[in-house]
Formats: sequence, structure tokens, C-alpha cells
Amino acid sequence: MIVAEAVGRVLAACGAGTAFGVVGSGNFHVTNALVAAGVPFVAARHEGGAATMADAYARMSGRAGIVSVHQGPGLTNAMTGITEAAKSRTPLIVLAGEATEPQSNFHIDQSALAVAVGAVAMRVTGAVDVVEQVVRAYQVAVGDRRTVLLNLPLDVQSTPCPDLDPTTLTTLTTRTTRLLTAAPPSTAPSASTATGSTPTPAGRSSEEPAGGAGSGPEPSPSTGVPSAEDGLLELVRALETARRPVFIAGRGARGARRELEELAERTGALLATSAVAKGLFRGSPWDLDVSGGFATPLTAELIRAADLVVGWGCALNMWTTRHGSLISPGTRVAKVDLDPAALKTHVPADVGVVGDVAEVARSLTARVRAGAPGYRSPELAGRIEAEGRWRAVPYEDESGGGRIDPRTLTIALDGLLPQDRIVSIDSGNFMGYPSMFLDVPDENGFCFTQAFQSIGLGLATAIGAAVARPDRLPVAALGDGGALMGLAELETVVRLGLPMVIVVYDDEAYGAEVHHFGPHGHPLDTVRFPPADLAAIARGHGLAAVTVTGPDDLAGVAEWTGGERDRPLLVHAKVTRERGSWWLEEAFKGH
Ligand SMILES: Cc1ncc(C[n+]2csc(CCOP(=O)(O)OP(=O)(O)O)c2C)c(N)n1
Ligand SMILES: [Mg+2]
Repeated sequence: MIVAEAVGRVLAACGAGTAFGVVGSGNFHVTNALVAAGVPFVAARHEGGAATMADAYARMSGRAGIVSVHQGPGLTNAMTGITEAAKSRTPLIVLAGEATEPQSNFHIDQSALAVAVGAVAMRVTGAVDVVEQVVRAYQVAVGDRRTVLLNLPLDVQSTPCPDLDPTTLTTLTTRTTRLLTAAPPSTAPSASTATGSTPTPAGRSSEEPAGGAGSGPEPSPSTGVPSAEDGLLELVRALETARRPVFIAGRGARGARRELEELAERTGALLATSAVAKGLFRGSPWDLDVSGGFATPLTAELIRAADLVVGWGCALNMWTTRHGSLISPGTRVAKVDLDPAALKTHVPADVGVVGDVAEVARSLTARVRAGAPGYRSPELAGRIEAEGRWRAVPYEDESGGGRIDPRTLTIALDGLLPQDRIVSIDSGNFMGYPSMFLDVPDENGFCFTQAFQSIGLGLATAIGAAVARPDRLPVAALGDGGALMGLAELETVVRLGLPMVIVVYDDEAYGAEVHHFGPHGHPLDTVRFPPADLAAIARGHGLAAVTVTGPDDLAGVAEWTGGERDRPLLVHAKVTRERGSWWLEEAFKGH
């Protein structure tokens, strides 16, 4: 056995789920070792796609994501996806070959690259330490919820290594499977605070992640954050005295639905989420859906009228609060988060508790006096039922002239596509339509890789989500710009036999830029394009395709959903483009 094979074996024993990558000479042996040890491998067509697939897979499966790339360009190609994962605190391990000779064409400072985007850089240094080093990388990724680059220097990879003792591997499995339990903190570390360590030259000792970020729930005495107990008591009082409490659950609350609903029941709170946690309270009569730019008028009204807003694993950032405007001046703000820093960022908390969302909610339910009606009343339940979803909000259909209104398109798709779905969204002007008008069954039905706000990640996100949840219909919602940027993975969708529906909102432009700069009279030639026949491109790859220029064309989608669904479907929707979307105006304020 060589070290590269040992890396694959150990990672498999740690509990790796599925691996994603593009194989070159520098990651050939490690990838094959993963496969030999029973880890399924998905060959992507671009490393950027592989990293994003692994990120989405990790988010939707609750397991660590594994990416395997060639040294140098394999890693640089993957960097946008790695950055998104690092910013989102996705537990991800990137296995990358590493050129040891500075003269090599493939040589770059890979550790510096990782650290610059907020990932942790580590390295395997030899046969003696390989087991510990791989386990450590896994623990940092899963235990601290970090994105880890595990450099595999080429000369180290080929070093002979004694066969691994089966009992060691079994022990590893039990040591590491318990790790992926804690919810992530809501905040992503910035590149400067998230640095794993100072990079060291190849071949030297393995780097260690800096302590602090993502570590345990107890605040250090120097942070100035009140103790968990002080915060809890204050939050008990705040909840008992609130007349109109609203809970906003973020990434750190995914998985804590039951605990939050119990507390909300006891305190009469209404329930909302940030975009990444969309679907968490689906089915509750008190569910306000997403807070922020995607909020319905009713949701915005009710959050503005709250006297207490509690952010649960939710930083209450500019997106979730419409630049703070959803939090009225007299509203008290509380936050519960694993990360003490999150209590002070964005909308700062008047009351803060550092801790795991589910645990804190359970403890509050046990302490808070029951019986307050809070915000809940039969009249409000009726309003939420009647007005609480975007599809119930009246609008004037602007379809015409060979183009469909994106609202009409999305509402129709919501009715046509099976409910048991997993929706992934790319970035752009269009992105609110699927986020607002497509219903999802729960928080595992929505995959939102938007921490880096990159376009072009949507299709790969949908692939990773589909691999994680083969029981659901994968839906990818893309703009024409993002679709063409991520097109390399269309072949992957077909090859994997995914029953995916890809919806392209085609305005023949980088619409976000058109609507940003157009009103100021700037020339727009650099952001507009001639028509591209995306349906023909899809058919060329073996997908079924429907071009939608008006509501009648949706019959083609109905035909696909009612048929065998033996091929993925691309819905090429020519959408109206006269005006920018209403949430985009909010977004521009953040530039
Ligand atoms: C990788 C990357 N490049 C550029 C941008 C800037 N950008 C943001 S939205 C956008 C346009 C996206 O166009 P499209 O996918 O067609 O969606 P639309 O805005 O037209 O709805 C661009 C270029 C970005 N966010 N990410
Ligand atoms: Mg566009």
C-alpha cells in the first residue's frame, strides 16, 4: 500500500459518504482507494462543479462532503465552490494532489490559496502520521464545520505504507461518526479570522486550524458575552413579556424544528426562516416562510410589528432583515448562536445566548411560563392562510410578445411538479421567483449556495442535492447567464441518470446588471446577448427540452411530468424582461 491509498481507506473508514471530483494523475490513487473502500465517486466535468456538488451534498445529506482534485489547476478550478463552502461553514474535505517541486508547472502555494478564502489548510506528511492526519482533517471539517484542504504532496503519496490494521479502521468509524451532530453557527468567518494557519512549505509538518472559530459553545471570558445562564434568564423574561414574538430560524436551526415549535407554541411566537433554512416550518399554521427580500407583504408587516424577534442560529444579516428595515426601532432583538461573535454582528442582539439552538430551545420551553397567546390569534391564522404565500399575492400577468411572466411560469411549475422536490437556485435577477413561488416540503427541500453570491453554481448544486436525496425530484432554477457558465455539468446530469428538471429563466442578458445600470442610462451591450437555443443544447446532451414563450407551452412540462421521466427535462423559458425584480433593488443596496 502507498500513502495515497491509505488516505482513501482512512477517509472511507471515517464515514465519508459520496466523493465528487475530476481525476488527474495527482489524485488518481486516492480516488480509487476511496472507491475500493466503498465510497461512491461522482465524476464531475469541471472542478468548480465538483466542489459545489460536494457542498450541496453535505448540506442536504448531513454528511461530510469529499472533493478530489488534481494539483494546481484542479484546485484553482475548484476555488469558487470551495469559497462558497467555506463561507457557509460546510463540512468539506478537499483532497488535492500537491506538486512538491517548485519547478513543476503545477506548483502553486495551495495552502495560501485555501487560507485566503477561509478554508483550513492541512497536509499529509508521511506514512507514519497518515492515519492521524486524515482523521484530524475529518474532525476539523465535521466537528468544527470547516472546509478543509488536505494537501497530498506527490512524493509523500507514493511512499510505501504498511497495511492498515482493520481494528484501527473500525475504531476510527466509531470515533468519527458521532461528530456530525452539532448545528452550525450562523456566521461564516471572514477570510482574515478563518485562516487555518500560516501556510508552511510543502513537505513540512501538517498545518493546524486556528483555535476559536467554530469551537465549542462556551464563550471565552474575554469576549464580554454574558454567560449562557445570564442570557437564558434574560431570554425567559423577554419571551414571557413579549406580546408579539417572532422567531427567525437560520442555518444553525436546521434540524431543530420540533424544539422551536414547542417553544413557539408556549410563547405564542410566529415562525419565519432565513433563505437558507426555507421550508423548516412548512405545514405549521404559524409559518411566515422566508424573512427578508423574499418575504411576502404579510410576513414583512408582521415582522415589522413584532415586539421581540429571536434569531435562532441566524445572524439577521442584511438579506434576512432587508438591511435592518424589518426590525422596527422599538423591537427587542435576541439571538441564540453557537458563535459568540454572531450575537454582535449585523442587527446586534439586546439579549444573547451562546449555545446550540435545539438545546437552548428545550431549556427555555422547560422554564418559560405557559399560556401567553403572544402573537397568535384565530384572525391572524386566517390571514396567514389567505395571504401567507406568494402565490396568493395578486399581480398583473405581463406575459406577451413571445415571453412569459416569470411569476406565471413559476406558479404554473409549482402546480405541475411533484411536491416531493429538492429545489436549488443559482444567483441573478431571476432568483427570487423560484425562491418565492416554488413550495418545498421541508428545509431539506431547498439548497441555497449563495454565501459567495457566485453565478454558475446552480446546476452543480442541484446535482449534489440530487445525489443526497435520490427520493426527491431535483429542480434546478438558473438564469441564462448562470446556466451557460455551469453548462459543463449538463453531461453529468444525463450520465448519472438524474430525473432533474432544469428551469432556465432566459432574458438573454445578465439581467441583474441590466437592471442595475440601465436606469442610469449606461450602455448595456456588454451585458446583453443574442438568443441562444438552450433547448437545442439540452437535446444535444440527451435531455428532453421544452421552450416556453407563453403559458400554453407549459403543456410540454405537464407531458413530461405525466410521462416516464426517463430523461431529465430542461425548461427553456423566455421570460419578460422589462423590469428588474423587487428584491434586486434591496440587493443593490448591499453593493
Ligand atoms: C462568478 C460571477 N460572475 C459575475 C457575477 C456578477 N453577476 C451577478 S448576477 C449576474 C447576471 C446573471 O445573469 P443570469 O444568470 O442570466 O441571471 P439574470 O440576472 O439575468 O436573471 C452577474 C454577471 C457573479 N455574481 N458571479
Ligand atoms: Mg439572464
